[in-house]
Amino acid sequence: MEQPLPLRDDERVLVLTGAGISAESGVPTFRDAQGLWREHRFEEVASPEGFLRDPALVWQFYSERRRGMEGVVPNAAHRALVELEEALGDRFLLVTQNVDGLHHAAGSRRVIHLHGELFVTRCASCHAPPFSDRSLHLEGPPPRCPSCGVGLLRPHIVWFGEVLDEEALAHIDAFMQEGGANLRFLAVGTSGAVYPAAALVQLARRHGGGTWLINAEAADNRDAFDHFTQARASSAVPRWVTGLLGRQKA
Ligand code: BV8
Ligand code: ZN
Repeated sequence: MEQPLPLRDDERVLVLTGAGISAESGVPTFRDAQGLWREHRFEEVASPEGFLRDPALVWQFYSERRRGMEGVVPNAAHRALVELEEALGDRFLLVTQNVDGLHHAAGSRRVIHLHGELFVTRCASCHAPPFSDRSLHLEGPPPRCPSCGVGLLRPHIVWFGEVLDEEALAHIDAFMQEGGANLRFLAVGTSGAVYPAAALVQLARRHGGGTWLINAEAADNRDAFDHFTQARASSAVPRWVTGLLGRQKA
């Protein structure tokens, strides 16, 4: 694989991850042959219209995913990004489309959950704050909000057609701006099919510090990257981090 040159002290790194980084931990991806969207129509289970139509089905889908996380642990790719954060501190930002919480479980702290979190729930009607929740609703009626008593609870996930958190987008933008020409961008394990995440590479490119893609196959937005390594995340990400930190390969 193409190794990046070691980082200088004035450089910063933005990493975008997708489902592929968790695949080797045993979490299903979305668009691969065994992916979640082969068995479920995303309009039915991951859109506000789908939730209005059949909230119990949506809860079944997310409950199964919550249950599927039992015993799942981060892999070498998640751990390598922790090592990078520990070396760079505030010069590092991790943006994940994943809702599985594995980056946090590995030890990453500067993480933006662009599409929400699987183990957080909120009310679909009132403004009660989102709360940690590991409960399963595999059958029966969908749960109601304990604060207002009338609204339905829903997973704290950004569905198709919903806007992403403004603060999160502003944070990413500020991190890029401060990096200027010294921003390096890496995308890992993502098909580049979902926006606005898939457009981050275009924004990073304008800064000129270099854009890398590590993925099992060519992503839809592959042409926007300066470098593409076709490989599994668990082997390629640790090597990329080793190159960036200027360390000898083990
Ligand atoms: C919005 C729920 C404003 C979370 C998810 C054109 C331009 C801009 C926007 C749009 C546009 N056309 C349509 C839109 C809107 C839409 C969109 O992007 N649609 C696409 C399909 C065209 N976007 C939105 O609606 C977003 N909001 O734009 O707001 C707005 C609002 C209204 C109207 C207009 C504008 C909201 C998007 C949120 C989507 N939420 N799901 C959940 O349940 O988990 S999307 C879903 O896809 C997941 O969240 C996931 O994170 C995301 C991306 O998927 P990936 O992570 O990339 O996973 P995927 O399976 O696709 O790929 C995995 C890759 O890994 C593969 O390539 C595989 O080869 C690779 N891989 C596998 N194993 C490994 C590996 N690589 C390395 N190592 C391995 N071991
Ligand atoms: Zn409520």
